[in-house]
Amino acid sequence: MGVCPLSRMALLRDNFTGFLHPWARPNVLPCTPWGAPIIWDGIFDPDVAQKTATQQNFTIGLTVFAVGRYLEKYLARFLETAERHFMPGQHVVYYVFTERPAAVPHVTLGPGRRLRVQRVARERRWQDVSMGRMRTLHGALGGRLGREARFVLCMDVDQHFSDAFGPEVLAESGAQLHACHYHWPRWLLPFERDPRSAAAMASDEGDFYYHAALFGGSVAALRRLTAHCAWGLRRDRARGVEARWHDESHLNKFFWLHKPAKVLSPEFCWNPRVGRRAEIRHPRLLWAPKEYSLLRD
Ligand code: 2GW
Ligand code: MN
Repeated sequence: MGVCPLSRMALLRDNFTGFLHPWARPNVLPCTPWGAPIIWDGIFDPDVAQKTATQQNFTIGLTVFAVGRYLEKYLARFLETAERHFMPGQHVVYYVFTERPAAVPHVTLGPGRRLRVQRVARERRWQDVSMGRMRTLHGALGGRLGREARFVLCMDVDQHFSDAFGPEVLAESGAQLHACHYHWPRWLLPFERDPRSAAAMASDEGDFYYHAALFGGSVAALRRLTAHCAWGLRRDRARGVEARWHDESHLNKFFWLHKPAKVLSPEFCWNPRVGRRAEIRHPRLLWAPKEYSLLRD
């Protein structure tokens, strides 16, 4: 994938993407084969997106689930760092989904920022906690969240913001390149291969492997995404199969069928344990270390 003839058109149509210096990053792919920008630091001007968002004066939703031990372990730092770095100067509404609303930490919010807590049932298996998010999000997007937000970002809680994370990520639909897989050839990507699963992809399918720790878009686009994934998860359960990476497998199938309008470089959801990489200049959100023995027993 070298030149990208559609990129300029796509970029001109996208009010959130200030095309700064495509030549500033010669070693990264600045757009997808279908013409969607891939947001790498230094190629796009975040001030353009900031101005557009400020003019349009909309609310940006950020959803996060914190169930069981993940609440005490991750939620406070996620929210505190979001207050510092997530969409500064914009209207923001956080939606925290938990089975224990009273245990949600008090975080001082800046002007124009609100936090809403919604109770969810606690699933017994951790895979069901993760997969149940799609159905719950679908409901929330059809309710108050969908009415009050123009764009919504849906994130894992086991991460924290480390630098400015602004409206340059917004788009009709946006997907995150997975920090561990972005440089691999297609045949090595961990898509679901079992043809009985609704998430199954053939060996010649798949553009990129996307990370379910961060996806977003307009309310209407996310309604379609969550409906598709919740349907696939339900059908798999009825057939007695479970996709390799759970909801993430279904998300990858959705984005293969319905290409994202914007793709975020791994700088937007970086795993510090990958180590130093020349192309990763400016990580904005960092994964927390995994403590599987503590959390997955
Ligand atoms: C999940 C796994 C094992 C033990 C606990 C949990 C758990 C997850 C939990 O006890 N409570 C909870 O609120 N969660 C929520 O589900 C939380 O928001 C968390 O960030 C999210 C996904 O679980 P996580 O972060 O442990 O999974 P990862 O980081 O391995 O995530 C990728 O793969 C998942 C599917 O296996 C999801 O697709 C996720 O979006 C991916 O990032
Ligand atoms: Mn996670």
